[in-house]
Amino acid sequence: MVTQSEKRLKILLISTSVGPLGSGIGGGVELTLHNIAKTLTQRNHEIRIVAPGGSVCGSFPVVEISGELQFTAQGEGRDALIALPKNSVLANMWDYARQVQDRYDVLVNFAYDWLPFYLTPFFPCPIAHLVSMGSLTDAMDQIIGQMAAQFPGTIGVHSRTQAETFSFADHCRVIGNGFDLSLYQFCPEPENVLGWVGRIAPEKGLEDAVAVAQETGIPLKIWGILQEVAYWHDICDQFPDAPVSYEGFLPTAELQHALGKCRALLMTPRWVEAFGNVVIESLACGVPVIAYRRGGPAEIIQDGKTGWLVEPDHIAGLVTAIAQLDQIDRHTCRQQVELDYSLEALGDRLEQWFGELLAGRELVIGGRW
Ligand code: HBI
Repeated sequence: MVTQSEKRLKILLISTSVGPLGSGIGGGVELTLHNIAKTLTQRNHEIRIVAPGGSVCGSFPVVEISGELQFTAQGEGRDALIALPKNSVLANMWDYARQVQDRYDVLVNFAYDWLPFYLTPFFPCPIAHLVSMGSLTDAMDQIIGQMAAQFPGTIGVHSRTQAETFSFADHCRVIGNGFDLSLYQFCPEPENVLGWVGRIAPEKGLEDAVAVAQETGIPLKIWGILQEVAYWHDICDQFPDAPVSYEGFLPTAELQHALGKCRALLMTPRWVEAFGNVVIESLACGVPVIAYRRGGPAEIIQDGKTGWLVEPDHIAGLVTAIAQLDQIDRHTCRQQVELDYSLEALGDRLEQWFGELLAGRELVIGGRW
């Protein structure tokens, strides 16, 4: 008998709605979606990707949907209303999913938006939601919580800390993440430079990393999409003499080559990072991570072994941790990600998730929810 997890599944991956895949606007979700497509394909499942027009996802074909992009959900405040532009690409992507759903065993939602959650009961095909951020607004908390209760086992998150930002943490399934580690070269000997990677936006706390560069005199290289230009200019005005350079938004191959030369990656989030893909990418290159003890990175970094966890928003703590970097063995950083965050590890967790989700569904009379 073929068990559920060994069955070849037909899976539709429905992208985030804030930007085309490959633009960097979708942040970590772009890399996550690509890695999920890779690991599921390696396991012989049949994958299709639906995403906004202009999307590129490695060598995977993408069903490109036209329409106006969604506004980014963070920074809107707890009482933010649910909003959709006219000719919403999100609505158009889900109308496409509605039309083709009978070809698939499961749909996977990557959008942190109200509509896909609301639509769940109207879809005969099971929907697995991979929630990419912690709690941001009351309206989103409510709709995700409603689906978590109505469709147990369908809400996936990246970390326990992220789950705990929601009142329904116990109904969330922690999936972690996984990366194609063959793309990341281990670098044993760093240069005297620190790294910072992320969307340049207030919730990422870049100013603290720049303050560290100013205080220590160690050059800081910054990679990522320049999302909030005014925010970047404020930092430059505040620290005119800090030894920092903005290195642009690089594709993985170039980023890992440059990041690997760093003595450490600084992670200075102001918010609860759901996971922290850049932490894994850094460790995969042998680069220790110094991070605020906040969110997903605090679950990944092994304090004193693969990096240092610092009291949130304490710049002095970051400086102290830098002075202790020689206690970290860069080989240990690479070994940890090979153990817990490879594509294979992610693929195992996804097959278990989908297997249980579909098995649970078959237990319901008539195969419907
Ligand atoms: N905002 N409305 C909305 N929808 C998303 O899917 C979304 C977002 N903001 C950020 C985001 N996704 C991704 O950058 C996550 O990786 C954080």
